[in-house]
Amino acid sequence: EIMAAKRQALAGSIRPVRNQELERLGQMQRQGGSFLKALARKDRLSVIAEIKRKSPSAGEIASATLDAVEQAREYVNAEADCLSILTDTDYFGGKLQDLWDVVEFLECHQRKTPCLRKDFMVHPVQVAEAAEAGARCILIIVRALENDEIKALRDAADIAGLDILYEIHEERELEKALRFDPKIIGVNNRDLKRFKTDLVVSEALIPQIPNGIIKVSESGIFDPEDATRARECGADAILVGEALMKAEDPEALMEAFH
Ligand code: IGP
Repeated sequence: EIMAAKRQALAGSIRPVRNQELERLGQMQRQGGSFLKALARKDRLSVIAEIKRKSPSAGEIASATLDAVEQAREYVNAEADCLSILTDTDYFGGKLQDLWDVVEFLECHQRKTPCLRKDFMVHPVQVAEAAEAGARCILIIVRALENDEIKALRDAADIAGLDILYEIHEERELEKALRFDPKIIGVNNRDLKRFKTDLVVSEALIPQIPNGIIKVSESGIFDPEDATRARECGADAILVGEALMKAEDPEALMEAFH
């Protein structure tokens, strides 16, 4: 239903996106490093730290007025490998401006930490927005989209030079994702119908992802033991929101995750 609402909300701003525009956005000189490379390091479990003010499952996580740049500063100081910035307003209390602000902050401080635009992507115009704001990766929620929609998003991201995190939750979604020659697959531990998280989902699906694809375990990772479970089933990276947002000492928690 979130997806249906998103399509509705987006309807007014949908416009054709030319390849030329995507190419130009992709060529803009950005200091941010490669998202894929930041996840692919072999010496430790990579952490994608998410800026998230609220969610349908957790309710309020941080104040609605939380400064995204302050949160990004904490995450970068704590050595996050990548940032995930929720730009959905209605359900997650984020905005596209957060992404612009965080990228500007990173560039001012010569930090290369690459950013994911976390949102319900349905149309290439959102890919253009992500590229323009300086994101290095977009999210594709495999179950929520038709094949031709995924293809349009993928082609746009390819032209703009953005990586793609293909998110799955079930085995048949893995099969669907594999048709798009993914480089990064994220297994969402959260059952989007019942909102419950269970690392068993990663333990079942991550070993089925072919070698050579970067594997991310997403959601419901709260303590170092959870991170260890993710690593042991083959994850290269974890995506953590709530636990890091609420941590009194994010630096210590991040280090324990690594
Ligand atoms: C982070 P958590 O449980 O650490 O806060 O979860 C992230 O995985 C979650 O926010 C998420 C998400 C999504 C949000 C995963 N997939 C898709 C919005 C849309």
